[in-house]
Amino acid sequence: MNFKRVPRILDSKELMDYAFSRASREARKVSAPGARLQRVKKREERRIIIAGSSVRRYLNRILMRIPRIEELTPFYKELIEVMVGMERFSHSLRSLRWLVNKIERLEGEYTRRVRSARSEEEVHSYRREFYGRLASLLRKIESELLFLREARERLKNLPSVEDTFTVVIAGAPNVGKSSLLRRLTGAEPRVESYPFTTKQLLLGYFEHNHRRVQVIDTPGLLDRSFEDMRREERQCILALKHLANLVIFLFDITETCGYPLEEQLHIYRGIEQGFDVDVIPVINKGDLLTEEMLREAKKTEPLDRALVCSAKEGKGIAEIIKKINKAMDNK
Ligand SMILES: Nc1nc2c(ncn2[C@@H]2O[C@H](COP(=O)(O)OP(=O)(O)OP(=O)(O)O)[C@@H](O)[C@H]2O)c(=O)[nH]1
Ligand SMILES: [Mg+2]
Repeated sequence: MNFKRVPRILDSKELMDYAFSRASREARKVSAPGARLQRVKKREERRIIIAGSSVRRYLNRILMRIPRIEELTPFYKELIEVMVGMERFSHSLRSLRWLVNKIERLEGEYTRRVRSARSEEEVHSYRREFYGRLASLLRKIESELLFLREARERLKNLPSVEDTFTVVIAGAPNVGKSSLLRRLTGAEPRVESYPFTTKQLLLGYFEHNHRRVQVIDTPGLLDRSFEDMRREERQCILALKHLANLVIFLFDITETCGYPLEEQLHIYRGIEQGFDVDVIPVINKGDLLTEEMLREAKKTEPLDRALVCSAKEGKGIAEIIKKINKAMDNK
């Protein structure tokens, strides 16, 4: 899924200039033997074909490089829906396809007319008429071209995520999400920017039974309640639910993260409602906990069934991995 491969989208004026100047250049090279009328016909026929096919080739290149909507994963579909509108997007692509066919038919029609013309004047007037119709068709899809230009700009920086079993780590700021990601996946996480926010996704990977597990840390994304977010932002963030096969929600019951447990529980409930997958509660910073603190915390749902770990010391990580693997085997 990559919009960076889509060429810069020309507007109708730029596209016309490109096509007509190529056509003139190429037509000058035509040298046909025989009568003057035959030469003029050959040259004008060439201009029609080059002008038309330049536009068609260019539009086809766009169509070929734009990721196919049917092949997009639900995650990307949802992001595109929020960012540019899927219906509008498909409509533009349909218009481009329609135009390619229309131009091809016109090329055929006008080259036939040129060939059967009786005078030079007639030849020239057919070629001019073809140019006029081509230009007016291009003007007709101007708004589609401008829309696609804008869409390409917006979509070319979508995060690149894999279509594989995915674990999303959520939790309030500072609870140890990134530390846990590193513990689970080893290497430094890859960083991807996330639409509509200045926020980023951190991605790491490990393998289980030769299948890749993708772990995503979502700093600053899932650490507020959904009510506080703008609509687009909320929808974009919820696009993550199409990606997640499992959510690990990290708690810091020492509250050294700076967020009271009550608030963390509130965020937890929002995530549990927003996502349709299992949310596994995990208490981090186990190294700072006393028996007493843990006993007290475990009186509250969902902490009563939470795993306990220390991302700092690497303790309890194996149990989390076991849970992830089990969820993956059941899928
Ligand atoms: N004592 C202790 N400190 C931890 C543990 N895990 C993380 N920390 C510390 O908590 C702080 C925040 O850790 P991060 O992993 O950056 O937390 P985060 O949730 O990714 O934070 P944001 O990205 O800001 O939301 C750091 O100072 C870590 O060293 C732990 O298990 N025990
Ligand atoms: Mg972090």
